[in-house]
Amino acid sequence: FIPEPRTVAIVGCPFSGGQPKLGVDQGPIHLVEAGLISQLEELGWKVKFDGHHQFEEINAAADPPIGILKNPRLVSRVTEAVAKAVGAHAAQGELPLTLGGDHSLAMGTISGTLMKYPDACVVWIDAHADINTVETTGSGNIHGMPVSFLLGIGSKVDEFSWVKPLLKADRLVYIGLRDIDAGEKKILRDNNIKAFSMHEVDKYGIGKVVDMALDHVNPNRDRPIHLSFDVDALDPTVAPSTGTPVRGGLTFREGHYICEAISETGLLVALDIMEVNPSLADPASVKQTVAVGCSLARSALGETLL
Ligand code: B3U
Ligand code: MN
Ligand code: MN
Repeated sequence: FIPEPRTVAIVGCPFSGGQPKLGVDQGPIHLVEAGLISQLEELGWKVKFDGHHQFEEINAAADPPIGILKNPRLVSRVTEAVAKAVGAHAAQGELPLTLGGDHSLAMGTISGTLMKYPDACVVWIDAHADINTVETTGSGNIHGMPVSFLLGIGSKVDEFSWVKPLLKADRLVYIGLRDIDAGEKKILRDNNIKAFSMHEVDKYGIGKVVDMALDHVNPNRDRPIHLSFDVDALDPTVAPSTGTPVRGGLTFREGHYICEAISETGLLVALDIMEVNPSLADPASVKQTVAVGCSLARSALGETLL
C-alpha cells in the first residue's frame, strides 16, 4: 500500500569533502532556491524538506590522510549521517531526494536505500565510474571511490567500517561513462559490472541503452531502483557548473530520457542529484546547470511531457 499523495523527502547535503573544489557544497542551496520544492508539489508530490543538513565539522588538522585518502574521517562521518537520514525517510515510505554536494555522498544514500530495500538495484549516471579502491585511486578524492566501498572491493579502511558491502555487482549499472581510470576499467571487467559508456549511447541510442540497462539489473521489473545522477554525465554545454566536466557527454534530452524512463517503471525509491557546483563558470551557466538539476529531478519524479 502506497499512500497518496506520495511524499518526497529532500535531503540537502551541503558537502564538498570528497573532492578538492570549493563551492559544490552550495549546490543544494541553489537547487532549493531555484524553486525545486514548489516544482515537485506542482507534480502532485507531498514535499518534506527538513532544511539543509548541518554536518559535524572536522578540521583538516584533525583529519590527516589515511594512505592517500583525503578527509577520510570527515567523509566517513558525513556519509554515515546521510545513510541514517536517507534510511529513516525510506523506512517511513518516503522517497528520499538527496541534493549534493559531491558524489562521495552516495556511499550514504545507497547504504540508506539498501537498509530498507535490500534487493534494490542502482543506476549510476556519470562521466566517471567512481569505483576506485584504496589501491587504485590516483587522486585520493573519495568522490571517485564510493562504489567500491558499497561493493566491498579493495582493501578495507577501518574508518569506513560502518559501510556494509550490501551492493551486489550485478545490481549496478552505469550510463554515460567516458573518463575511467585504467585501474577502474580492470575492476569493471573483473567484477563483470555492466556499463554503457557514451560509445554505447551513440551506437544504440539512449532508448535501447536504458532498456538494456534495466534488463540487466532489473530483468523482471520488480526490484526497487536507486537512481544516482552525477550532473557531469551531461555534456559540459548542458551542465557546465560542475567540478570535473568531460566533453562528449549526454545531451539534455538523453539525460532527461533516462529519468523519464525510470519514472515510468514506477520502481524509483531514491534519487540523488550530485555535483552541481554553482561557484564554477559564469552566472548564466550556473543558472542553466541549477535549472537542469531541477528538471532532472522533476523528470525522475513523474513530470510527463503529454
Ligand atoms: N577517476 C578520477 C577522477 C574523478 C572521479 N570522479 C570525478 N573525477 N568526478 C578520481 O579522482 O578517482
Ligand atoms: Mn560521480
Ligand atoms: Mn562524475
